[in-house]
Parts: sequence; C-alpha cells; structure tokens
Amino acid sequence: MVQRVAIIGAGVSGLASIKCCLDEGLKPTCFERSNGIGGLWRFSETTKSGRISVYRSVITNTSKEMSCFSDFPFPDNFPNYLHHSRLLDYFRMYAEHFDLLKYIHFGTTVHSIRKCPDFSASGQWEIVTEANGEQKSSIFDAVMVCSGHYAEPHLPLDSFPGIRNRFKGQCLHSWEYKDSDDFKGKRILVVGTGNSGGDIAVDLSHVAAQVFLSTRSGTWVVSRVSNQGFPLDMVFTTRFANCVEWLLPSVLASRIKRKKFSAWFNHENYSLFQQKSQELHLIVNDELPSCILCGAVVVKPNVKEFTETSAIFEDETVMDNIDVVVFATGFTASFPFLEESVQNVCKSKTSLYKYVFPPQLEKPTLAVLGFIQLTGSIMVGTELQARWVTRVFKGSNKLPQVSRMMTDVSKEKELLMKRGFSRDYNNTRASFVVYMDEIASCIGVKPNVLLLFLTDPKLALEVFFGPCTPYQYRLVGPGKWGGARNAILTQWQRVLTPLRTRVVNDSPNQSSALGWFTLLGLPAFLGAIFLIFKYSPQLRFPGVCLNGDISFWARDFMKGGL
Ligand SMILES: Cc1cc2nc3c(=O)[nH]c(=O)nc-3n(C[C@H](O)[C@H](O)[C@H](O)COP(=O)(O)OP(=O)(O)OC[C@H]3O[C@@H](n4cnc5c(N)ncnc54)[C@H](O)[C@@H]3O)c2cc1C
Ligand SMILES: *[C@@H]1O[C@H](CO)[C@@H](O)[C@H](O)[C@H]1NC(C)=O
Ligand SMILES: *[C@@H]1O[C@H](CO)[C@@H](O)[C@H](O)[C@H]1NC(C)=O
Ligand SMILES: *[C@@H]1O[C@H](CO)[C@@H](O)[C@H](O)[C@H]1NC(C)=O
Ligand SMILES: CC(=O)N[C@H]1CO[C@H](CO)[C@@H](O)[C@@H]1O
Repeated sequence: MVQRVAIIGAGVSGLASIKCCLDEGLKPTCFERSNGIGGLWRFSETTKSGRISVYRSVITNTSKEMSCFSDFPFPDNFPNYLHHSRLLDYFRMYAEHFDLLKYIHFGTTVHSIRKCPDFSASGQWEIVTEANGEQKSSIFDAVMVCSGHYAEPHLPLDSFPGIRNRFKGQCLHSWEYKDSDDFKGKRILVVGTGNSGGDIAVDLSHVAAQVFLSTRSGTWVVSRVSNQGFPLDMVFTTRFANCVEWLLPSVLASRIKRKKFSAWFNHENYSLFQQKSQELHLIVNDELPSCILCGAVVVKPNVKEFTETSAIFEDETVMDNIDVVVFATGFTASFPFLEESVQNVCKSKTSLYKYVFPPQLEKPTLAVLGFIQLTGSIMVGTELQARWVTRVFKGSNKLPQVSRMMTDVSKEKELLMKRGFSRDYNNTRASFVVYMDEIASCIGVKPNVLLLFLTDPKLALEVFFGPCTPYQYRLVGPGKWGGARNAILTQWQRVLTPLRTRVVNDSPNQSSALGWFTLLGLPAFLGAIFLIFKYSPQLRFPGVCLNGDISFWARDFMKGGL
C-alpha cells in the first residue's frame, strides 16, 4: 500500500505531482535543490553546472489557455503568451491556492535513489538527500521523478572539426546564454534551429554586426499569431483537426500542413526549406522571418569545419571573422541520482511505458514526469501524467503485465522508425490530442464527445471544434472539477480580455442569420466533408489548411449563432 511519495523537483511537474498526491490521499514530500518553485521558469542571472538555465527574453510558445493547470485557469488579464516572470507568478498562485508549499523541502538535493532490499515485495525506495551539507536517508513507498530534462547541455563538438583546437573565438552553449549584452557589434554563428536557436539568433541580431544561423536540415517556422490574431495553438489544436488528420492519408495531411506553413512566407526562398521527410520539424518564432528579410540573420547549411577565425560550411562557402559560436544543439536527459539499472531505462524516453513508467520494475512505484515532446504544451501533459501516476500508485488504476508493456514499448519504437523518424526518434513530438486522450483513457477522464452532443450540444461544439484545452479532462471521471464546463465556454473571453486595453467603438453588429444558416447546414456540411476526405484522397486544397480554418469558422459560428 503506497502512502509516502517522494517528489524530486518543484518545477511544473513537481507542483502538479504534489497536488495530485493530495487529491488521491497520498502523503507527498517534495525535494527541491534551489530555493524556490518554478524550475525552468525561475530565471536566474547566473548558470551553475547541472542546473537548468534559460535566456532573459524567453516567453512561452504555447498560449495560456492551452498551457494551464486543468482546474486552475490563468487570470483573465494575463497575456496569452507569457514572459517567464508572469508564468512564475501563476505558479505561485497555484501553489498558494492549493497550499502546496508546506510539502516542499527547499535547498535539498536528492543524491541517490535505490531500491530497498525487499523491493520485489514492498516496492519501496531508499532516498538519500543533502541539505546544508548534511546527508539524510529515508524510505519512501513511491517516487515521482520531476527533475526536468534541460539541465545537461548536449555539445557535439566532435562533429565539428577544428572547434576544439583551431577556432580562436568564443564558443558557448545556448544553456549559458542569458542576453545580448556582451555581444554588441560581434559576428556570431548560431548552430542549430530549434526553438532556442531561433530565439537566440533573433535576440542577438538586434545588437550584433551579423548573425549566421546554421541548420542541418531546415525547419518550418510558425508564428504565435494565427488567423485573425488568435493564438496559433488555439486555432489548430482541436479534436476536429485531429479527426480530419486521422481520416486523411498521411501524405496528403503533411502536404496540407506544408501549404499552410508556406502561406506566411516561402521557406524555400528563405533557405529554411526542410527536406521532404515526413517528420515536420517546427519552431515557433514571430521575428525570425523578418530578421532574415532584413539581412540581420543569414541562414547557412551545416558547418563542415572551423579554422582559427572562420567557419566552412558544407556547401564550401566560408564566413570569415567569426567572433562567437553559439551551440543551440539541445540537451541530454540525465538522472544521475537513479540506480544504474533504472537510469539506463529512463535515459531514453521511448523505453518508458507511455513515456512515464519503466516497464520492467517488479512494482510500478517509480515514474518519470514531463519527459515528452508534444505538439502542444508539455506542462499540460505533465499534469495529466501526474494524475495517472498517483492513481496507479494508489492502486485505483492498474498497469498491464510487464510483457504487455514491453511489447507496447517496442511497437511504439517500430512505428516511429517506420514513419521515417529513424534518424532521431528521441526528438519526435507526439500529437498532443492523441497522447492526452491516451493517458486520459487510462484514468477514465476522456470526454465522450458523442454523448456530449446529445446531453449538452453547446459544450460539445466547443469541445469538438474548439481548442483542446486542459479543462476538457476535468469534465468527467475521477478528479472531475465543477468549474470545467464554464472554463471551456469562457475560454475565448480570457483570450480577448488582456487585449481590450482601449475602447474601440464602431465594430459592426454580428449577423445572427449566418449563425442560423450554419446551424441547419452543419450536419450536411460535415457529412460532405467526411465523404470528400474518405473517398478523394487525391483532392488538393488551394493553399489553405482546411482543418484549422474550419475549426475557426465553427468557433465564429458558435459565438454568433448560439
Ligand atoms: C526554453 C524553453 C522553453 C519552453 N517553453 C515551453 C512552453 O512554452 N510551453 C510548455 O508547455 N513547455 C515549454 N517548455 C518545456 C518545459 O520543459 C516545461 O514547460 C516545464 O517547465 C518542465 O517542468 P519540469 O517541472 O518537468 O522541469 P523543470 O522546470 O526543469 O524543474 C525541475 C526542478 O527539479 C529540481 N531538481 C533537479 N534535480 C534535482 C535533485 N537532484 N534534487 C532536488 N531537486 C532537483 C530543479 O532545481 C528544478 O527546480 C520549454 C522548455 C524550454 C527549455
Ligand atoms: C516550446 O519550446 C520548447 C523548448 O525549446 C520545446 O521543447 C517545445 O517542443 C516547444 N513547444 C512547441 C509547441 O513548439
Ligand atoms: C535515443 O537516446 C538514447 C539514450 O540517450 C540513445 O541510446 C539512442 O541511441 C537514441 N536513439 C536515437 C535513434 O537517436
Ligand atoms: C447593434 O445592435 C444594437 C442592439 O442589438 C443596436 O442598438 C445598435 O444600434 C446596433 N449597431 C449597429 C451599428 O447596427
Ligand atoms: C528558389 C525558389 O524556391 N524560388 C521560389 C521563390 O518563390 C517563388 C514564388 O513563390 C517561387 O515561384 C520560386 O520557385
């Protein structure tokens, strides 16, 4: 019987875990190395080895309605995309509201987590912590690893001949980058076009003499600002879009996506074009295209080698007088405190059952949280994981047999390989809606949309055509929250509130005739779409991504019509 749960880290995952433990009647004890909550979002001016660190200008790439705790919406007046300080304010409110702080031991580092000698019977763990130079050992019934995955910089220097022994300039990892202060007037090469690489290139371009951005295989760049100025993820992360994608042949689906991405700017002409693999590498960046257009950022291919002052690229072009190289080459996950056998499994997220449980343990009393890449918010995924994990610990939800979990894990890997992710399936992103629904099914909190159409059509329309916001997983089942329905019906209001900062009078009245027309036409329309998608896979759509636009249209209809 699990009672005492140890939680390593008090970032987003740790906070959600404490709350979920309390909801399930478990006794949480959280160990946090630093002196405050928030993890990655707790900005600090300095970097320390083995600690997370972000740049000063970082803002979220998922919008507030799509990134919040499922039973704790952001305050109405918070902006839609948040600076790290605002996000930290929100975490403080959450911790205060649910009274989580008293379970956290600050300034306490977890040194080791070992199975107890009688593990196969008890499932218990021995945890050694250190605070103020003193070590302490205690026994826990279960462990939630919430220590984050962005603390260990991945620096592939061996793939860049000359960088160690010849290059005379400064060389740093994005992990060490705070702001552009020390880089005025310099010529800088940023290696890697992930979210960090893009952000840092833009940041530097405001003060540097020149920024070069080197990319191996290109990337798609999307803006936070989508149709009519609404947040991108709210427009596209819908159950409806997910259905359409599922119905379409994958070749067609990815072609539609490419068309949609190209609508903002032609990635080929900007040298950002991505090779025709099925994997769509995508970053969120509003400024990068304009920096490229202005020549402040110049896109280059992969670096072949470095000389004393210059970089030679794979297309044999040479850029001279490079002062600084910034490696935005990502991070390696590490769990130095876990015993070796467990650590080896946990290092690769694809070896974990649903990216959470090491499948081979005799007892399912250890879970890794937040170790996912989703097409939507990781924070939301992490909270749902915490709800599942605490219920598994408690015995309310059961995991399948070890052999079943092992097959599941290897099937998942095979699937990724087959879909052309063999190069680096560690970095693939799972579809937000699919993954969330999968975990929600394990807990029994997945909303039944068909049933909802019969019982509460107004809500059902927003759930199906509207954004898949976290409140949807609080409508039914264990952990049901009374405010969920209202939170869903008012989500667009909370998007607009922070923008209404000045009275704008002469907006024309919305026509409700359109609303009624679409209400009557809707079933016929949906039927037609279904048939079209099902039976004409060769159909081409002229330059639009149908699914996002239709969800969007459906939202308009609901606002006007009902
Ligand atoms: C630049 C950047 C931007 C991002 N933007 C978004 C976004 O917009 N939306 C989104 O959903 N996700 C985003 N993410 C993903 C991010 O990982 C999650 O949002 C989230 O912050 C992860 O929280 P966490 O609690 O799992 O880990 P962390 O925030 O890393 O927290 C881990 C905590 O564990 C503590 N800890 C670690 N080891 C120990 C130990 N041995 N003993 C005690 N304590 C320990 C650390 O001090 C830290 O406080 C972003 C990530 C990065 C790097
Ligand atoms: C947001 O940025 C983080 C950090 O680079 C990344 O891991 C995540 O996938 C991004 N999310 C989206 C939806 O682009
Ligand atoms: C994924 O990560 C693990 C652990 O770091 C590594 O052993 C494995 O080779 C990686 N797989 C791929 C395809 O990169
Ligand atoms: C909009 O509707 C309101 C009442 O429904 C009406 O008083 C107002 O005059 C209308 N405005 C316009 C511009 O039609
Ligand atoms: C080289 C290249 O891709 N050029 C493209 C630039 O954009 C125009 C207009 O879309 C295309 O016709 C070119 O092929």
